Amino acid sequence: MNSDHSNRRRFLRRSLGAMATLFVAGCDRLNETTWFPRILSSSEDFSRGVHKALIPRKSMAQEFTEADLSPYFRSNGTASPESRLYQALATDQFANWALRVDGLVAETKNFSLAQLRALPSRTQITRHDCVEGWSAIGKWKGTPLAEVLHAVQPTPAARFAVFHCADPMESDGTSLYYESIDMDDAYHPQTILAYELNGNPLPIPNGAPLRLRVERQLGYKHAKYLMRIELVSSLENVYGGKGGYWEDSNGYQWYAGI
Ligand SMILES: Nc1nc2c(c(=O)[nH]1)N[C@H]1C(S)=C(S)[C@@H](COP(=O)(O)O)O[C@H]1N2
Ligand SMILES: [Mo]
Repeated sequence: MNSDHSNRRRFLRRSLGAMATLFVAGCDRLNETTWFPRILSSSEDFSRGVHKALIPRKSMAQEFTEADLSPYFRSNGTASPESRLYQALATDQFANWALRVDGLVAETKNFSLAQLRALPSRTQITRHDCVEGWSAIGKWKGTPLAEVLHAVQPTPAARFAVFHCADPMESDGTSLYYESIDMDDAYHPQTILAYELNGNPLPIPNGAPLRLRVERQLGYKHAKYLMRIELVSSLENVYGGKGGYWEDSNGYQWYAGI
C-alpha cells in the first residue's frame, strides 16, 4: 500500500476520534442535545464553536480563597438606577421586588428575594475582569441559575437567557441595560444570581438586589439590577439584536469568554 494513502487514513482516524470525543463531551447533558449541534453548524456562531472546541465545555473559572479578596470591590457603570420604580423598590429594601422569569418556559414565575434565598445556593470567590482595565476578587453567594430554570422548565426551543435590568442608559429614561447568554452558560454551575457580596446583602452600587455572575466571561456580561429573565430562541428581535447593551451600542463581543 502506498504510504501517502496510509498516512491519510491515520490522519482521518485521528480526527474522527477527536470529533467523537467532542461529540460525546457535548452530549452528556441530555437536555442540551437539541441545541448543541445547531450552534456548531450555524456560521454566525462559528468562532464561538471553535472557542468551545478548544476550551472544555464544562471548564470552571478559577476560584480563590478569602485571603485573595480585594479590600474593596469597586462599582462600575450604573451605581444606582435612576428610574422611579427602582428607587421605590430600594426604599422598601426590595421587599416588593420580584424577579420575573418568562418567555419560552412551561410556566412563567416570579421569585421574591426570600424565595430565591430558600433555593439551594452556591458561594464562589472569583476574579471580575472589566474591559476598562481593572479586576477585583469578590465572594459571591447566590442561586444557581440552573435552579431557577428547573422551576420554570424552559421549552426545547429556548436557546438564550436574556437579562433585563432596571437601569436606563439614556437620560430620557430609555435603553435599559440588558445582556444575554446561551444555555451552556445558563446551566454552568458557576452561573449564579448573586444576592450577597463578601458576606453582606448585595450593595446597590454592585447591583442590588440581584445580579448575574457568569464567571467565564468579562465584566459587562454580569448584568446588575435584574428585573426579568426572558428565555428566547433568537436574539434578533431583542432590543438592538446583538444580545447586549454594549454589543448594540459599541460593538462589544457577545461572547466575552476569557
Ligand atoms: N445593569 C447593569 N449591569 C452592569 C453594568 C451596568 O452599567 N448596568 N455595568 C457592567 C460592567 S461594564 C461591569 S465591569 C460590571 C461592574 O460590576 P460592579 O459595579 O459590581 O463592579 O457590571 C456590569 N453590569
Ligand atoms: Mo466593565
